[in-house]
Amino acid sequence: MTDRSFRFTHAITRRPGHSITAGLRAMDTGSPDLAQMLVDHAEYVATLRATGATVVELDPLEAFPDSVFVEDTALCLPEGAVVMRPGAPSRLGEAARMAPHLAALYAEVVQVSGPGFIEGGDILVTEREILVGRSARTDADGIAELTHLVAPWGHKVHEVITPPGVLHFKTDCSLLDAETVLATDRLAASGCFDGYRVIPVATGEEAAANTIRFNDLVLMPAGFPRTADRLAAAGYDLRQIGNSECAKLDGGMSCLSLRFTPRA
Ligand code: CIR
Repeated sequence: MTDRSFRFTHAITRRPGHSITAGLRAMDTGSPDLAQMLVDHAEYVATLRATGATVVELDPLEAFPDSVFVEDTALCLPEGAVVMRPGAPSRLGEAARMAPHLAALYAEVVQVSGPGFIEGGDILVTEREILVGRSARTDADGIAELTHLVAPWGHKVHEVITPPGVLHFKTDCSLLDAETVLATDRLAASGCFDGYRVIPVATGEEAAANTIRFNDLVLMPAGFPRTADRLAAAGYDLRQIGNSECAKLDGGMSCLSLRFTPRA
């Protein structure tokens, strides 16, 4: 067993722009404050960099209000990158805007061309498999095309279900190490993590499930003390990052970056 699912040399992020106020949301809990989001975003990028990784920070794309959530535009594997086909119509064009940045770092970049849809937020890469949750944004055709694209690289895709009413599969879970995931009870109850060690998020702190393991650190949203205690007790080196503004748009730690180690 290796640790390529959480050790990375690179990340790509994109700063939010003024159009962030028009970002998609399941429920309106108020307009995101750009100034606060920029402060939190800068801390997020600095934390990734503190692990020694190279972080490519892209400029805002005002035509795409949700483009700060770069994770949904691509799946980055060691062998190559797969450009996604987002199921949200307002986000479809974001993927093509990411492709050249991936081509600058990867020898091989392939593309989900449709008719299906798939977003990176529904994809959890572990050491042994790629779990993809079917959701309102990711359909069976999109998963089938991804399966076909990554097979030559030796990756197996396992289709699972994103709980109803939950935006993405990874809204409710994160990889912590080669054997361990952090997950909500509602997602773990579906049996999709059989064979993994599951650390449950504390009841009432479901929004803490979207963290990232990035090299030696676990980045988690601030404000979830009982889940933070569980992770610290399990030995993880935590960094708590403000997420109040992204949360208004159903976004979290994983959404804000693409994380990868391109094969030379
Ligand atoms: C959206 O609805 O697409 C954005 N407002 C949030 C995307 C969050 N992305 C992610 O979980 N990977």
